[in-house]
Amino acid sequence: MFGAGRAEIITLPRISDARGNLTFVETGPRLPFDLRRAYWLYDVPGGESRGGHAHRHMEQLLVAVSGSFTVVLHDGVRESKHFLNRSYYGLYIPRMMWRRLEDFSSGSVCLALVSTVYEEADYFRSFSEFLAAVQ
Ligand code: T46
Repeated sequence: MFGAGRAEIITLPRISDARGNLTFVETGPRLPFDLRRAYWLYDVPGGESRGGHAHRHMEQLLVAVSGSFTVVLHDGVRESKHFLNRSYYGLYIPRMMWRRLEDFSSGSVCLALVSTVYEEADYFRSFSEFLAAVQ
């Protein structure tokens, strides 16, 4: 059940015909928040990682619209790893979840669909502060 504080991979609609594939997402049963912002990560050099923080309020859906990468999540107790390599899979990340993105393949693009506008005050950029707040 979305919104219960769990991260999960969701399968998005895929409309295929002779011209190729189309995938979409809209707020509703498949996406439990109103979209306020989108950003994307690209041209990530080999061996680099992104993230290394958590959010007080922000929820998001990450999609590998090209290539692949791994998302490592920590909920304050357990770590989980999620490999994204299809543009019809989205990883839903609830609030209060530490994330690190790594192993970007060459040419990969990570699209993030987000519930809040950008606000630096929403970030935990220290893991120990995050752990203290999440427990
Ligand atoms: C997340 C992971 C997956 C903005 O000005 N507006 C924005 O919307 C964003 C996302 C960032 N910025 C600025 C803040 C920093 O000065 O861009 C710079 C780089 O941001 P950051 O170091 O936070 O980038 P990542 O890739 O480590 O993290 C981002 C998101 O910030 C974060 O929410 O979950 O991607």
